[in-house]
Amino acid sequence: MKLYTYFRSSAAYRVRIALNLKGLAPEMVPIHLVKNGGMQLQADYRAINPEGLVPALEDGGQVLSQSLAIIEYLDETHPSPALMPNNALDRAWVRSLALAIACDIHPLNNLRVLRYLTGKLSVAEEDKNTWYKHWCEEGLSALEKILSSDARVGQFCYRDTPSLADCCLIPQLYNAQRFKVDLSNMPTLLRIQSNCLALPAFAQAAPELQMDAE
Ligand SMILES: N[C@@H](CCC(=O)N[C@@H](CS)C(=O)NCC(=O)O)C(=O)O
Repeated sequence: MKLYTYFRSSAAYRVRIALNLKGLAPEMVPIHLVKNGGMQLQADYRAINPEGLVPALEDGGQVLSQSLAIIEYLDETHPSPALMPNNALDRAWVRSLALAIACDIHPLNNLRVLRYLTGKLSVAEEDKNTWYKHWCEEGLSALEKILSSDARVGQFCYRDTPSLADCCLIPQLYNAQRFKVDLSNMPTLLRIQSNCLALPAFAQAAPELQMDAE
């Protein structure tokens, strides 16, 4: 198994957490998203993932893209510990939390989007940061509302074991803190973050501990 990854990619960070929770240690192949215009855009990587995005997971001669699809694949092929609830309603709820991050927050703040704003659209650096904070705060505040009022929340997003939702939440909070988004009014998210980071699977997936960290 091979994971194409970049230390600061939050989508790759999600998969690194899931791999660690499953006790899997694939070969890590760093794809630098910035150097030389970005390795993800070069022909040899596009032959692996035509989307030009990390992560990609190679397993059994097949390549999978999209972090959530990869995590669900890992969960089906390595069922223990389970990253999804065992009933359909709660599975849908956990997916909704993960998708709120992966579809509604992260894409608006992805590298290529921010670059397009400052490049093609000549948006000033300060306005770009306002854009970043706006979408990040709006999305995370909604999650705080959801998680602070649902009885299924325990030490983690879903009860007392990590799930797909935590795999998505922790990288998004890491990113938000890196860009100085104010999370002080999001105590539920911060409590879950602290519980997750106390687990080696989450701690060891952190960007600064990766082989390609700068
Ligand atoms: N929906 C995709 C998102 C993947 C993605 O956007 N990856 C980012 C890093 S977090 C990337 O490769 N960006 C390169 C670029 O923007 O050029 C997933 O969940 O895997």
